[in-house]
Amino acid sequence: MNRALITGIMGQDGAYLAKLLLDKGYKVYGLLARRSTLSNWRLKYLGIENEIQLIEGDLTDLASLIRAIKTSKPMEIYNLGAQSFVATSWEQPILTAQTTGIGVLNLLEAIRLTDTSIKFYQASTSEMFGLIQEPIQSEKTPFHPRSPYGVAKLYGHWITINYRESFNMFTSCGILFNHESPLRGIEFVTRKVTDAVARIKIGKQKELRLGNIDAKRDWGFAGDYVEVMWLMLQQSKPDDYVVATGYTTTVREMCSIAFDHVGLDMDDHLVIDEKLYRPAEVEILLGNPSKAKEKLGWSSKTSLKNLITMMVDADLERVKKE
Ligand code: NAP
Ligand code: G4F
Repeated sequence: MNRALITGIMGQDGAYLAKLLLDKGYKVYGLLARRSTLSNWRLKYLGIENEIQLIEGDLTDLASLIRAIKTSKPMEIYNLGAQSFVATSWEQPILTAQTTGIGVLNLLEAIRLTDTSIKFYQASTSEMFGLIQEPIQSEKTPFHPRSPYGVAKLYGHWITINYRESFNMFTSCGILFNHESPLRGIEFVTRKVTDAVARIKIGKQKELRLGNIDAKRDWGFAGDYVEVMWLMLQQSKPDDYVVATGYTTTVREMCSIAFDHVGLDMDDHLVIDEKLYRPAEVEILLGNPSKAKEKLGWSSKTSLKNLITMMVDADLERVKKE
């Protein structure tokens, strides 16, 4: 039986990936960072909370990672754990560096010290392109991160490549562009919008406060994107891939899809709040997923309209039950 260890299993991608691997017959282990309250709502939402073996550990604690590997004996490790919210990375830059950057090194060292035959997936990000150096970003586009998060991820990206080149380890990076779902954290802009639209529709909220709505993102569906993580570790050679839809849309337009879906006028509820602007912004992201299509046979299946309406519908259900 294939065995996989997922860090960040309680997050959006961790939950979808765990479901995908369970459906493929894997035994799935998840690294559980200690919190005062267990937040396994995503695993529950997917009906898999009892099918996963959780192992206590933290990306900042090398010994716990070694123990987790010795307990789970995985063939594949997916490193999805991170402080992943860009805005928070200016408030907690050191924690972000330790978790999102050095955490990757800790995990690679844990593999190096235990079993170098383990295949490793690193959750790299389009945020590394930051101040974009090319209008459409591919695996060859130079990086220019714009946040402490982006800088930490860039370290994680290069150290993963370095361990591949130095120790002949099977390590691959997925440079994923923004991906969303009903399981997205409420602090990210799509879910903030779809949750607010549901609350406004039901009469529980009046306004929605947003920052820079001119920013553009290449948004896909997380359920589609976890497939590519698995595909990357099934190849004969490790490599790095851009994962994107190839379309970019403003926050404003994404927001109007959500309001339109429930028959509300966005202009009656949207308030621009300059406090939500970031110290340095990533104005636009647009990925070229050709390599993933050609080499992995993968392409994004869900349009932004279908994604946002799916999220609004899920939030309407949730808000009604509250
Ligand atoms: P997410 O929902 O924020 O999940 C991240 C997970 O990491 C959470 O379960 C979190 O646990 C865990 N974590 C935080 N600190 C940890 C630590 N010190 N040790 C172990 N686990 C820790 O993020 P996501 O959207 O699923 O994204 C998955 C990964 O892909 C992240 O690395 C993210 O940076 C990257 N990424 C995401 C996107 C995107 O658009 N979603 C795009 C590119 C790359 P708690 O919740 O308990 O803190
Ligand atoms: O939804 P966001 O917070 O996502 P962001 O910053 O693009 O980061 C996400 O995608 C990255 C991949 O590119 C991941 F690596 C990262 O972990 C995360 O998943 O913000 C999207 C855009 C930004 O330009 C932001 O300034 O929306 C703009 N925005 C405008 N008003 C807002 C808001 N973002 C948030 N979160 N909240 C607002 O009120």
